[in-house]
Amino acid sequence: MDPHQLKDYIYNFSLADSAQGGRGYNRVLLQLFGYTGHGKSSFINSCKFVLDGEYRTIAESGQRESGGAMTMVRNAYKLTDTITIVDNRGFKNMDNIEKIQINSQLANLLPLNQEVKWAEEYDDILCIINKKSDSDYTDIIVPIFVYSVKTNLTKDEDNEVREFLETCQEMTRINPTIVLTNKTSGNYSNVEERLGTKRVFPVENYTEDRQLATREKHIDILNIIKSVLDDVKFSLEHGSDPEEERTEHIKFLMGMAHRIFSAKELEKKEEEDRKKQKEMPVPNIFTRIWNAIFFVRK
Ligand SMILES: Nc1nc2c(ncn2[C@@H]2O[C@H](COP(=O)(O)OP(=O)(O)OP(=O)(O)O)[C@@H](O)[C@H]2O)c(=O)[nH]1
Ligand SMILES: [Mg+2]
Repeated sequence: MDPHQLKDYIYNFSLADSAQGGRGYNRVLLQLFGYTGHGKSSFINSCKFVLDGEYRTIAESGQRESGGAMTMVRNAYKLTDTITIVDNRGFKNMDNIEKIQINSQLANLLPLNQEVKWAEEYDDILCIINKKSDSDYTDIIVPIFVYSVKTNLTKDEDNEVREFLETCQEMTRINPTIVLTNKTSGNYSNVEERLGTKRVFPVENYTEDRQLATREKHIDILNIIKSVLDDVKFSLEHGSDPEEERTEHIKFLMGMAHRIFSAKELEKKEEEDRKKQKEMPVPNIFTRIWNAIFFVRK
């Protein structure tokens, strides 16, 4: 398809026209994930550009001076009447506590358009999972992982990403799409193998200082949106209804939180036992001799 046909396809996509009248879903929610600085916000600006015809920095992008994440508010941007794209808070350490909350964003349990603060305590995390937030569970969630070819992730980080992609698939029943940014600045021949997926789409984002529209960039970006819509269609033919999905998501996250905090508790207890053992007074030489004599006599 040429860019005009792709645009028409995207603008005309409607859930009501899909299998079973959309199964009760009202909106397609493209959820962007990835490490900080890999180009999530720039991808949103690029999508808006190719669809609206004008470049504007609507999702703040760049690097904070502190080196921290730029996007802290989980903002949602409307692409068409049916499709909304969400700029989730990016990964930093991918420790277990961060993982549960990233997955809570994925399940759409954290409210949209509000700052995302990572909670540390079990009770606070349970509160997030259980809270009847105002987030809409009639959204069909589509996971998109944004990954820059410029950054070399370590083997451990690659494994974290693989694990996250598996969770995405398990939770949403949609195979996550990998948007590979900065495609002209690095080698990406082994990404499919490293992340264990074939759904990889290399792009060059439009940015504040690279706004010159090219056919290739437009087609790359439009093709990603078309492809995820095809996934949505397929999922509607084979998936379950929104309420069932929401219950499953909550169950999944509760199980995950329970596993992580039980392991943490166990670790804490073992550490305390080790400390206690160290603090026990060492018997002096006379006590040791007396104990030895007593033992021989017995
Ligand atoms: N040349 C080029 N620059 C890019 C591309 N994608 C992102 N950038 C630049 O990379 C920097 C970080 O991009 P952002 O879009 O802010 O990254 P992010 O993933 O939203 O980061 P956080 O909000 O911190 O999680 C910005 O300076 C962008 O201009 C790309 O495909 N090509
Ligand atoms: Mg951002």
